Amino acid sequence: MHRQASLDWTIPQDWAHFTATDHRVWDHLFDRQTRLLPGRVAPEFLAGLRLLDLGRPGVPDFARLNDQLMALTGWQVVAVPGLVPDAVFFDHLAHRRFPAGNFIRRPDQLDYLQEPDVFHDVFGHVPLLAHPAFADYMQAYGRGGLRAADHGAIDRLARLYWYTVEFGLIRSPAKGDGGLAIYGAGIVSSHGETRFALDSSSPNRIGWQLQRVLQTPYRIDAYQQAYFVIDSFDDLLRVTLETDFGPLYQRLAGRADLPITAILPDDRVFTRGDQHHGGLLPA
Ligand code: HBI
Ligand code: FE
Repeated sequence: MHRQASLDWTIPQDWAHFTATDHRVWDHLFDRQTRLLPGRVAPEFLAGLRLLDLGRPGVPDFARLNDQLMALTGWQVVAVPGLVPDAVFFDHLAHRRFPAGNFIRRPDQLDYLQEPDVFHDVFGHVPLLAHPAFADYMQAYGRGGLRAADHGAIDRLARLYWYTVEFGLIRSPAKGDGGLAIYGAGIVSSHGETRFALDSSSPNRIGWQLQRVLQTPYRIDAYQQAYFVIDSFDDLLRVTLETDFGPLYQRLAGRADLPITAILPDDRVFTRGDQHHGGLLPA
């Protein structure tokens, strides 16, 4: 594969290179997730799917998708061969460009894949980029990443991305106090974790606090054992913009990480008690 096609690692999407099998894989994954998500995912995600017309069959054509996304929030999706270096990734986000892997998993890899493919990147990440507060949060993260590099704190900041953008939960007023919904792309694009994150009695679900999350490591090879719950996308954006990360990194530098499964005295713990969701609601 031609890896570094240009300095920013972008390559043409060349939509025509996707095969009939590729499009069938997209359609299969899309149908499976959109049947499962209503009642489980944040309503802003479903609104994004609709606003961006992602229900059309086949791998989305970025030229068309970008016209709509640009008009809504000024974001663009750019194609990359796979994982790109941290600094390149942050620079794209800081300029409101989301890098999406320009390939799709094989039919025998529907449930698990190590590198982010176009299904994870576009189905998982792009719908919320149509939401103004979340769109601004992603850009703020990119800018923060560029600054974190100067503090040697990329690994710490990456935990914020992991526990929000990839595996975040959000309070769901529609389901009453204590009701939760998923929004993280790693959950939303995974059939198994969509159920696990809300239904399993095994993981902790803890109220999101920025400093708490920066002290919590994560595993990339299993369903999460800790999820963090935001109140709203506005709240996530506000706290992130108001925080001066430099002093925070300095304060945390000498401290040991928390065990992933820790529950601290100050944690707000959400219990499974009053989760209601209608997984069979029509999309
Ligand atoms: N590259 N294509 C791609 N997608 C990612 O999600 C990604 C990446 N490079 C680095 C990265 N993520 C993360 O490790 C950063 O958040 C630190
Ligand atoms: Fe991702």
